Amino acid sequence: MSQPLTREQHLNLYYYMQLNRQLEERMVRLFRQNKIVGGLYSSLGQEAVSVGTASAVEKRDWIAPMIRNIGALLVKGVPPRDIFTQHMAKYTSPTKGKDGTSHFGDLKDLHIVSPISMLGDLIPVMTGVAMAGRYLGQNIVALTWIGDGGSSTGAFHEGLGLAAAQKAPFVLIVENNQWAYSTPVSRQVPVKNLADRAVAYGIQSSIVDGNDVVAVFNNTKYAVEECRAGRGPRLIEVKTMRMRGHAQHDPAEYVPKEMFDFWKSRDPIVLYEKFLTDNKIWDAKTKSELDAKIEKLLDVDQQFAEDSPMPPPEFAAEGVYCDGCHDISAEFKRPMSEVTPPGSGIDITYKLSDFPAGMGDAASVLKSANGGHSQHQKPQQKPQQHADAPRPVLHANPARQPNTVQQAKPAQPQPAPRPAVAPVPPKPVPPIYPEDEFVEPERAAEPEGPRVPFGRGPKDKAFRDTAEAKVYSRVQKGRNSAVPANGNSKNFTPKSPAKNFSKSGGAKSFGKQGGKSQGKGGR
Ligand SMILES: Cc1ncc(C[n+]2csc(CCOP(=O)(O)OP(=O)(O)O)c2C)c(N)n1
Repeated sequence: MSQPLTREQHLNLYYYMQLNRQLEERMVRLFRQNKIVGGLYSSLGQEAVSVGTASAVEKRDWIAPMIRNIGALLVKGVPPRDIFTQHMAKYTSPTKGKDGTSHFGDLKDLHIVSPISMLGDLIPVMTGVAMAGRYLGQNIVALTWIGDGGSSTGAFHEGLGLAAAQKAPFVLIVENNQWAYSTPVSRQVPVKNLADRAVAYGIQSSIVDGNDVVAVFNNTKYAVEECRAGRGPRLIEVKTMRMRGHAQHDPAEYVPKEMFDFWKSRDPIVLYEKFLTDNKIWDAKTKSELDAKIEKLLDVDQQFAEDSPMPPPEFAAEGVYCDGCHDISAEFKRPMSEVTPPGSGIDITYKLSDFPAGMGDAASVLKSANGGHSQHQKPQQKPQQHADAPRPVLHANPARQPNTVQQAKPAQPQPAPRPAVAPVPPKPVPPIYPEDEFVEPERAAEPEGPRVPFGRGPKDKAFRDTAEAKVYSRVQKGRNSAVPANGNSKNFTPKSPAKNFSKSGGAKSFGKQGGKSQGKGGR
């Protein structure tokens, strides 16, 4: 059961959500003044997710934010000035101006792993962080976020599978904000709830209203505690809405207006202000004090960023590779002797209980063979295992058990063979989308004749000398008036259909000359 939040915790949730929003609003203005160097992504409407989740981890825990988790950076202790300077690529930024968005972390103090742009890759990375923490005896939890779109990457599944198999103390927040760029969730995931995916990994999951910061906090807190107690990992799906386009360049015209209207009426900060007022946790004075504190901090930090210099040109070549600037050493919080031989030795003899799935009644077979005890219940009777000694092979099907085991089994009446049943065909699954929603794009006719292998062309001597090239040359002669009558296989126009590797025909030309040499004929 989660503890009720203190007044201070409640006010902190408001403070960081509002700081998150006001900071991003300022960055939108800076972007429009051309002062932001890289892309600018918005977490408008998702502040409760970043702030609620990050508030639930401790200082020792590790987070890895994504593009819409600036709120989490703030909660973890990153000052707004770092976020301003970073987006403005100033020399005073954490990356000294080498990055224009939020690719920075703090491995030393704040325990923040930098975002990785390849969606999903933070999941195996943070699983590794969680496992390393356990190995070192740090009792930490690792947490990261992934969007609905990112939850369809291979890295998501590989990483989560590893975390589950290793029981890593790892919390994954699946931030379902309804859109992955312009793709709605229903068009890329055939399940109603993204949390359902956890079942496939045998891990626990939950679904939370992502616009209710207290619910997000409580849910994450519980997941973090479960992980710390060794019962992780856990997946939390937070349902929310991306209230702007993918980034500043995207007006999000593909989002139905009613959808924006619906979620606007569920703005997480407005909802939380009402909650604080209704529950008498604050009054108008407290709110205006917090708002003034936020404004003052942002004024100072924005000014600092605007006044900061850009990096000197010669710095471009510095700091690209680590030249011994990092002192990398593991921080052991448990005796080294526990993780080094002989302390680290484990018994690698597998027991029946290690094979819970698919064993059928092999367990009871073995139990009766051992006089009513399963092998692992009678360790004193277990023979010493030698590397070269044959081990008993267990089969899920008792009929395939080795003779020794079978003979010990009391005779069982054999069940009568089942009458043959005609196989029932699976019911057809209704299409997720009505077929008429899809309009097949018009396709140009496939080019006849053999294709020129990618990367090879008429100028490639090795290709010219092949039989394929000769056939190709004949096909061209007979079909394409752009090929000179002399049939010289050197003469290919950019219109040559064989250069078009895309199925849809003439649109894409992969040839080196591309469209540039249109009309120039063979050169
Ligand atoms: C592996 C990979 N594929 C594609 C991209 C390009 N990309 C960047 S953001 C994005 C959309 C992500 O959508 P979602 O995961 O739902 O997160 P959201 O932007 O909604 O927060 C895509 C396709 C990428 N960065 N990495």
